[in-house]
Amino acid sequence: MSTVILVTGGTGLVGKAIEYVIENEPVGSRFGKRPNEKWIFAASSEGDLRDPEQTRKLFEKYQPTHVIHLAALVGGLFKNMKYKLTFLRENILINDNVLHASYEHKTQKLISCLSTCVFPDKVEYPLTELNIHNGPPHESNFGYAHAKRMVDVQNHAYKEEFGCNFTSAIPTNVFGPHDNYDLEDSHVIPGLIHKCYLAKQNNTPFVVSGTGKPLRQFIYSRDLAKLFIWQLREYDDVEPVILSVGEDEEVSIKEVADAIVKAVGFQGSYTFDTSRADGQYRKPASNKKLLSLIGDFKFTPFEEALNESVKWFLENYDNARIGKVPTA
Ligand code: NAP
Ligand code: GFB
Repeated sequence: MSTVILVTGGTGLVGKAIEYVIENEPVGSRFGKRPNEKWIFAASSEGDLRDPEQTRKLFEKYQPTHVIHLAALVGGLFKNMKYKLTFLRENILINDNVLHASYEHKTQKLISCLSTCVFPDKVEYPLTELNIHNGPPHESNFGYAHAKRMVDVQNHAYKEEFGCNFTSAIPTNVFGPHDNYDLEDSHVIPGLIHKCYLAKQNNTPFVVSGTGKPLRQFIYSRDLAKLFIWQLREYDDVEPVILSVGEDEEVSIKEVADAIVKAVGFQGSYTFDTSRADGQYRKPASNKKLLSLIGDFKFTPFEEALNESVKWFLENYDNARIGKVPTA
C-alpha cells in the first residue's frame, strides 16, 4: 500500500527544507525518499487551514496516511509582540482543524510542530520535554506559545479517547534558504541578513535591534528536515521531542550579527538600537532525549550553514519573501 505524506505549510522555511532533503538524499537511505512514498507539500493557496471545510477538502483530495503539520502564523519577536491575539486565535484554528481532519481520515501518524518559546520563562535550565507546562511562557509571545502548547494537550486527548498516533516536535530557532526576510516581521537571522545586505547596497549603517546580549540556539533548516523525517519513520510516542543542536551551542545576538557581517562582506559600521526589545534573554533546550533515540547525528556547523543561507538569499533576492523594502 502506498504511503502518502502531507506536509502542511510545505512552502515555508521548514517545508522547503524537507522537500530539499527528500529530493536530494539517496532513495531508500535513512533520510531519503522510499519507493512507495508520495510527498505533498501544501501551500495556503491549496486550502486555508483556518477554515474547517477547506481543511477537510485538502484531506479528501490527498487522503494522507501520514501528516507533518508545519502550517502556522509565524513571525519574529516584534511581530509576536504586536499581534498576540491573532497568533493565539489563528494557530488554535489551524491546529484544531488539522488534528480533527487527521482523526476523521484515520491518518496513521501526525507530527505537529511546536517551538522552544512554548516553555516556561522562569524555570530550571536546560529546558527538557518534561517541563513544557510548568509555568507561563515569556510575555513577548504568550499568544503563539499557548496555542502551540495546546497541541500537546490535544495530542494526549486524541490518543486517550481515540488511540490516535499524534505526536509533536519542538524545534529551537530555525534558519536557512526560503526564509521570511521581511524587515519587521521576520526572525533575527533572516532580518539581519536582509538589513546587512541593504546597508552594503545603499552604504547606510547596519542597525541591530536590542542590546545584542540575548542568547539563542539556532538549527539549520536542512538539519531539522532530516530530524522530522527520522521522527516520521522511527518515533511512535505521544510525548514531544526537542529537535535542536546542543545546549552548549548557544550564541549571542552580537555573535550572530558579527557572523552575518562577515558572510555578507559588509565593511561599514554597525550599531545596536537599544530602544528596541530584547525579548526573552535565553531559552536553552536540551537535545539529550533526541540523541538518546536517534544515535549519532551530524549537525551542520553554524558558520557553514549561515554562509549557505546568505548565498541562497543573494542568489534568490528577486523571488525571496522580502516584504516591503523602504527606498534608499
Ligand atoms: P513560514 O516560513 O512562515 O511558513 C509558514 C507555512 O505555513 C507556509 O507554507 C504557509 O503557506 C503556511 N500557512 C500559513 N498560514 C496558513 C493557513 N492559514 N492555511 C494554510 N497554510 C498556511 O514558517 P516556518 O518558519 O517554515 O515554520 C514552520 C513551522 O515551524 C511552524 O509551525 C512554526 O511555528 C514552527 N517553528 C518555526 C521556527 C522558526 O524559527 N522559523 C522555530 C520553531 C518552530 P503559504 O506560504 O502558501 O502562505
Ligand atoms: O528571532 P527573534 O525575532 O525571536 O529575535 P525570539 C531574537 C533576538 O534577536 C531578540 C534580536 O533579542 C531581538 O531583539 N534582534 C536583533 C532581532 N535584531 C533583530 C532583527 O532585525 N529582527 C529580529 N526579529 N530580532 C521568537 C518568538 O522569539 O522565536 C516566536 O517570538 C518563535 O514566537 C521564534 O518562537 C522561534 O527568539 O526572541
